[in-house]
Amino acid sequence: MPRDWADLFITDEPDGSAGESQSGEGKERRRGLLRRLRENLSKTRQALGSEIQATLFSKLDEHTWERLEEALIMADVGASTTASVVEALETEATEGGLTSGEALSERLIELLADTARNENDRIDIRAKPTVILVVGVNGTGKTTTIGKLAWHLRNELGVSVLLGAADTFRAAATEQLEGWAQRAGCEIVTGPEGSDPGSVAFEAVTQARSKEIDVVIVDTAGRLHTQDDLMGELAKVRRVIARQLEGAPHETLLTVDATTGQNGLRQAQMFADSAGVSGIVLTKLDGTARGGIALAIARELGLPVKLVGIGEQLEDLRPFDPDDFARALIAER
Ligand SMILES: Nc1nc2c(ncn2[C@@H]2O[C@H](COP(=O)(O)OP(=O)(O)O)[C@@H](O)[C@H]2O)c(=O)[nH]1
Ligand SMILES: [Mg+2]
Repeated sequence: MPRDWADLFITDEPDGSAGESQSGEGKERRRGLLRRLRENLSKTRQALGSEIQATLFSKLDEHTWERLEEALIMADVGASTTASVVEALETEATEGGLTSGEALSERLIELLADTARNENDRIDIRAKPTVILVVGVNGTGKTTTIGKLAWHLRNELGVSVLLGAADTFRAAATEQLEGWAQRAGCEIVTGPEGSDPGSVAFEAVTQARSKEIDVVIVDTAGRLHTQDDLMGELAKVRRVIARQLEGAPHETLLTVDATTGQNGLRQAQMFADSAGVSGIVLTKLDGTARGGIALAIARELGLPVKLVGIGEQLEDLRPFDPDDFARALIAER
């Protein structure tokens, strides 16, 4: 299924996305989006693509599989994912099913996409309001992601959005979110610097309920005096939200900076273990030659990647589709 904004979100609306993607306009739009994805992933494409060409499209011998493994590990696909994918490809090639470079490369795309698949990869926004909490280490892209997400919810789905500026640690964080609220054309609830993040979150959910707003997105701090303080604060924000609205937060997104590689993965593990994370947003994939991490992270963290950040523009946040992504990294065309 083509992965567009309408596919990412579960809504009350009848599912019209399949029809749209088959129309001429839908197809053209989808081609444009794929082109942009490929362009913004060019750093990884260049590094990985030339190695794929040099291995799969020339004579297959014992070095082929080693070189392919090295290339995938360099692109941060991860040692265990790489080993299982290359072994499967080698077996199929040796058994004679795959002969051309084209067929091998197509199969590699499929195998890589398979490792990144997760059935819980959608965001349910049927609850009124739906509360989305965004957590992650300072600088990983929480606030930017929230701005882009709010913009897409409004413009692609016509959903009303309210932002909660619960990163009260620095005044600049609130100002930054106010800028995004303006760009996205949505409301925002703020509190003074140093105020209780829980009360900002509470107020945001309260206002959303009384104004019948569809989606509340709550920004949080990524740095406090100690890690325990941070985790304690996030737990408190969750409790306060749950007290105001049963079942909330409905979604907790964790931002992970792709340029920090395996280190980012370790940070993510800490949040995943203690902050009730239900999905990953992998950011800054445009800034790294190691974009293969998007394919391994789902497997390593046991959590679905739901969104990817591929640049600083509003439209540079995309629902994550393993097939499109693997193809954008590897395929010639
Ligand atoms: N190139 C690029 N930069 C990004 C992306 N997402 C966020 N950034 C930048 O990363 C920096 C930190 O982002 P911010 O949202 O403030 O992170 P926060 O501290 O987690 O809220 C900002 O300069 C953003 O413009 C992305 O997908 N690509
Ligand atoms: Mg921020």
